[in-house]
Amino acid sequence: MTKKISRRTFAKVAATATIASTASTALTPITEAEPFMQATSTRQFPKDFLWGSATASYQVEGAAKEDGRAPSIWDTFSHTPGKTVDNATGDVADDHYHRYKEDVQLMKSLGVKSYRFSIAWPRVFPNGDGSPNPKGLDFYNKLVDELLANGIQPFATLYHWDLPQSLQDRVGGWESRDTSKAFGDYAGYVAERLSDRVKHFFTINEFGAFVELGYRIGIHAPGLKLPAGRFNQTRHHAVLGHGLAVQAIRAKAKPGTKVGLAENMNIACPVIETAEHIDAAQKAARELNAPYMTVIQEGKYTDWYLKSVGADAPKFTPEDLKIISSPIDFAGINIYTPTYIRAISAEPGFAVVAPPKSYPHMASFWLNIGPEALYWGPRHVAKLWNVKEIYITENGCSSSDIPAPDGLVYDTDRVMYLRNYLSQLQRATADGVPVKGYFLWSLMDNFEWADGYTNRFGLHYVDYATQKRTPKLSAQFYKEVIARNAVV
Ligand code: PNW
Repeated sequence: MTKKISRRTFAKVAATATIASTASTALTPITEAEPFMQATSTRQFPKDFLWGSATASYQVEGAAKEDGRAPSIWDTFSHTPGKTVDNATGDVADDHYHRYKEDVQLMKSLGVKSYRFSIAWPRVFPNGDGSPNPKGLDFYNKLVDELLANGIQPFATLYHWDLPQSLQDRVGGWESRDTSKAFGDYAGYVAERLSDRVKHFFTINEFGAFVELGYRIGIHAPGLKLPAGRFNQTRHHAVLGHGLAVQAIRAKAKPGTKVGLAENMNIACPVIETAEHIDAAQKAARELNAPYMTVIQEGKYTDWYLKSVGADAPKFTPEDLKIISSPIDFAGINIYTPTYIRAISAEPGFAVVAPPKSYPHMASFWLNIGPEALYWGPRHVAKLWNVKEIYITENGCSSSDIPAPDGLVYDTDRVMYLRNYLSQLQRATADGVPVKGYFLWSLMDNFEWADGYTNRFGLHYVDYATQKRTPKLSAQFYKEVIARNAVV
């Protein structure tokens, strides 16, 4: 029998809640006391699920001119007036280069088991190719040692958008195969030196963002708006760079080193979960990711992609396709937002349903909320390409994050977002989708590219005037999730 709450009880409960919400000044831990909390056992993640958090070099490190680092295309772009909100740059960012020990302690207190960071190519090879900087890997060696000493597994990304400016100037950056080749050499150099301690490498972060936003739309570095033919060639050089890096890592790294990528795939979600829309969404997942994930997995561009780009198709050799599809050990997917798909009878069998004007989003205008993206994304990857090891390499959201008078940030919207997304991730693992880990973006607020410091994605609030880090409500939430290995 279900208990009915009387009107009086309801009023009493509501009043208590009001008092509690106005009176509470500190974050109180969630307790196990209530018997109904036991029901969460059905929302458990698999044993050994790898909880983590993520950042990227240019967004957190600062120390832009230290120890022989040369400028990247993001230094140039952010120092060009009008390119970022408030003309913000990553010169100092979170000063993580000097505060990494403190930041590892933040991770430890969250309880994360792994940390995904990126290596700044222009620290290691200031010109992108040629002679390495003798001090280039010092910082990463220290960071990796600090992580391991604290029981946290390092996952390193080799390219999170900070291309050495010299390569952009001399060869046109990713417009040229020379950059793909230089990237492979740099990847091999790093893997040879770090793979005694780093067991997982991601080649490239988000082809679907840096190539599109940087070379087609021009709102990210290097700020180009290339015509279609040159642009599709740039896409090709990026995946070629990935393949060359995979081969170089295999050749130079210690045995047992794993390599993959971190791609912000277009996440095709069925508008309604019926067989026909699910089937359409699966087709869409393959076609909408054709220039990146699909060619990497299948070693060919899809017919539909080649047909749709026509005379602007990239020029490539069969050898290129072999390199691009060099076998990888795992797939990383960055998932923020869904693309809704419906079935149609005409070719190609699916249509994208554009979000209505009222569609809810987080603080970033592009961040539409769709928790089921965290279900369908990994499921498509597992089904389409039989991938056996999947990581969610980024997921998280921006919030206005204004500290309350007590100094704390009650980011209930982020907690709502994470709770709903993680429920769908748990659904995926319960259905047998082989998701092995999850890296929450981000450990702390940081330089959010063209948005400068205005959109905050962190679990920790960063006061940029003092560099003080303060855990938000969402940090407490995530800590509980990790501790229980379940959605809370
Ligand atoms: C990713 N979009 O970027 C990046 O990997 C991170 O560096 C970044 O901070 C994070 O997501 C949050 O933005 C994206 O416009 C940037 O769709 C833009 C888009 C998506 C992802």
